[in-house]
Amino acid sequence: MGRAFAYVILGGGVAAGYAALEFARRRAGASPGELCIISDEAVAPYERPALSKAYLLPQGAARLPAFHTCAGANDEVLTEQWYKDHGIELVLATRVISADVRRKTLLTDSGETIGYKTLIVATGARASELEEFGVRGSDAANVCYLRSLEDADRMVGVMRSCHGGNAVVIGGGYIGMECAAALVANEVKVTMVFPGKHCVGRLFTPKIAEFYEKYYAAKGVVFVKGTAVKSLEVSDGKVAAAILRDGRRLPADMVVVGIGARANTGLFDGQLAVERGGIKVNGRMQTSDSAVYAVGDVAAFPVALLGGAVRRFEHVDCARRTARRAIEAILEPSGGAAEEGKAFGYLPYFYSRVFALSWQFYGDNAGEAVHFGDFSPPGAGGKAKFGACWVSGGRVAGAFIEGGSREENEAMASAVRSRAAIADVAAELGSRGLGFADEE
Ligand code: FAD
Ligand code: NAD
Ligand code: ISD
Repeated sequence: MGRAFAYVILGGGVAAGYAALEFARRRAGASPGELCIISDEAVAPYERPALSKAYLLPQGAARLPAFHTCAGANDEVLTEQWYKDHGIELVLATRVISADVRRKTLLTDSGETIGYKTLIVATGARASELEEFGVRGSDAANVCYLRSLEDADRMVGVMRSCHGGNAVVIGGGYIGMECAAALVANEVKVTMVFPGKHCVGRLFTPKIAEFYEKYYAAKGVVFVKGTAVKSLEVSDGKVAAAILRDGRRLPADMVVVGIGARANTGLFDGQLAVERGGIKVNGRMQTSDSAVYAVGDVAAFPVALLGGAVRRFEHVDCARRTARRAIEAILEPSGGAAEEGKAFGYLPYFYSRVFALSWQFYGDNAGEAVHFGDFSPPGAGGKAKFGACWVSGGRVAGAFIEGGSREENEAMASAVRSRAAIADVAAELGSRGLGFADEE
């Protein structure tokens, strides 16, 4: 047996950083042997969203330490020194290869067994690979995935070597849209390929998607929808073209793959209950083993706003809040918010920023979507402002807003939180000059 800690955070991403901050705040730091973070990444936790945005800028790109957690919540930036100063051990560049929940031990790839009294699983998710869809070529020198800092560095190198060339972006979700915008900014021509009818199919309505697709098209992005890549033509270790199911051949100097993510649950197969592709937890983020908690992308938890329905979110706000929730539940077991089994009072919140655009979404995109605002392309220097409310039983279940001011975003969040009547939201939007759009 190697070292043993009272608390171990397994994974060194967004949730780990926010859990460490919450722990340090509640305990004024940790004593030796109390808390460690084990991460297979070589650096302290950082704000992963920066990788597809500021990290890829052609000029003035963000680099560490500027976006270590918890920069994204306007908190202090937790550098390696911060962990030292707070007595939290960082075990970096170390992969946990097996976990034994009964014995409360983790085995690392360096051969060390690390014991815990309480484990917080924060292993996040990994990018789905083309090979899972029967397409070979992920190992080609110019094929890029984007999940880690290492991936982002690789992508920057490949992108710089393709200036003026062609990129094929496979997938029309969050990664596809954010990377396409970054590629355009770096003067690489983009063709996006995905099987769906429109981009960001998990969230956008066809009308919302149409706005973004037109905006991207005006920047030169070509959309190839309703088909998928059948194979990659590889020569001398590099992809030269993507061959589509419909027979088309897209020449490529580089390929970016963003075809979804899978939660990293494998270490706990057969040991912890699972749901929705993640580790099932209660409202305290506690798994089916009372000494193990799970947070962030890997955790599926009951959401009070959704009547206690179990959901798993792959978004940064959720990682931040579930991490804090778990620490609160662990350190204050009888605390008000940490009632056993109770659903978590979390308001789902996602956002993205691409080009000069910026959207926010709150709640659940269930029910009938009613659109508001002006969906026409903004003129030069102008700002788009539009959105949608998802309505069920006359009440707002979810809201999306592009270009909202802080006050408008907060108004939408509060309408969803209180499940406001759509008539009241219509009046509120009307007072801000945002009328409902005519639905076809
Ligand atoms: P992660 O941040 O992925 O951290 C998991 C950590 O666990 C990693 O350090 C990983 O290496 C480590 N790990 C996994 N398995 C092991 C193991 N066996 N041993 C040791 N370590 C292990 N969300 C938004 O809401 N808005 C955005 O704009 C946005 N942009 C994004 C951009 C990119 C490029 C990506 C990839 C994601 C983005 N997200 C965004 C999603 C958001 O980053 C995630 O929801 C968030 O990072 C989840 O935090 P997490 O701690 O659960 O997982
Ligand atoms: P996603 O699920 O958002 O999108 C996957 C896309 O790939 C969809 O368009 C889907 O139709 C397409 N697809 C699926 N199979 C395909 C195939 N065989 N060929 C071509 N296209 C295929 O996932 P993502 O964009 O890869 O994002 C990965 C993770 O990163 C997710 O967890 C996401 O939430 C997170 N992320 C979030 C943000 C944000 O919230 N702003 C930004 C970047 C990444
Ligand atoms: O681009 C981003 C983003 O979305 C974050 O959460 O950077 C981070 C933080 O804002 C880092 O400062």
